[in-house]
Amino acid sequence: MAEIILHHYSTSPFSEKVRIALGLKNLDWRSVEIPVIMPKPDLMPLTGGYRRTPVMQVGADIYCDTQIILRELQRRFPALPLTPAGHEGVAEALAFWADRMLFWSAVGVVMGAIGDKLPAAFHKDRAEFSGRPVDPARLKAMAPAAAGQLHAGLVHVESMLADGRAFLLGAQPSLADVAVYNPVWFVLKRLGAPLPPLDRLPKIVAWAGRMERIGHGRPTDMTAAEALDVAERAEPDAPAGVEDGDPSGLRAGMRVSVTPDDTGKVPVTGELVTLNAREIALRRSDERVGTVVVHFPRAGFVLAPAS
Ligand SMILES: N[C@@H](CCC(=O)N[C@@H](CS)C(=O)NCC(=O)O)C(=O)O
Repeated sequence: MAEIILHHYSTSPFSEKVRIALGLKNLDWRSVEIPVIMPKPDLMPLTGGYRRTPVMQVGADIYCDTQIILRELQRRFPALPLTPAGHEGVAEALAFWADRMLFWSAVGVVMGAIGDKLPAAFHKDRAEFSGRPVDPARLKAMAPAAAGQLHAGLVHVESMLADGRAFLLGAQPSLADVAVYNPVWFVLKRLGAPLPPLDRLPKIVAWAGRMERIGHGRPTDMTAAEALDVAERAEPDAPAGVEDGDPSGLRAGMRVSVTPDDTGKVPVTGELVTLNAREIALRRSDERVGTVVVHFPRAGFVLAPAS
């Protein structure tokens, strides 16, 4: 099988979610460091415009968004399952809640504390990314409210750990753990000591220590140019196809666009090759890498016919 290549940067919390999953599965993988802000000229030939971090590449198959990245890791490496049997729905639902709710409260806490120390180019980029102005003074004023929201979410997690279990769904770590760890890690790493609201959540702080000890598996560095060469030499895997009776009415071979519905709303266009409740995949061509298939989760993405 082709190597797992993760396009990421060290301070990215969504990347940490994937790095810990790679650690849980004890995998070898290749690490390509990408820029923290746009432009990302070596990523665009692979994704066709998707700019968010991280992106996973396996040969000429490109996986955008941690939902689909973790599902694909699970499909390719079923040992040490990320979604324990009988708890798949709970794990997926907790993960989506962590990505969409907890994460943004954590961003409010971190940006309130250190936003005024970050360069103007970062603020400008993240304003474009989020579609909202990024004003350090306003972020500082909003920080206590963000800490309150993060606490309101994390008390549910603290109470899950109250019976002494090691991880959120039991004795083994799962998708729910790596997803909730993303915002907790972000706050702990960026602020150092457990500051509000983590000072009131001792079980979560102890659990975060257990998560950190899982590690990242075995990464080795790869240059962006090498990763592009890998894609150029590879053929994409045979796609799963478009499920009969999909309510969109879209069919395999149609030209479509896929756009995140929350941040980094850059459409990616191509020929529809896979569509079901969990996945959308497009085939597209680029002069640097040739034909690639770009995979997205269905949840959180807008799929539309393209002209
Ligand atoms: N839903 C996405 C969210 C990814 C995300 O927001 N990542 C942040 C970094 S942690 C990002 O893309 N920031 C802007 C950038 O890196 O260009 C996922 O699960 O992968």
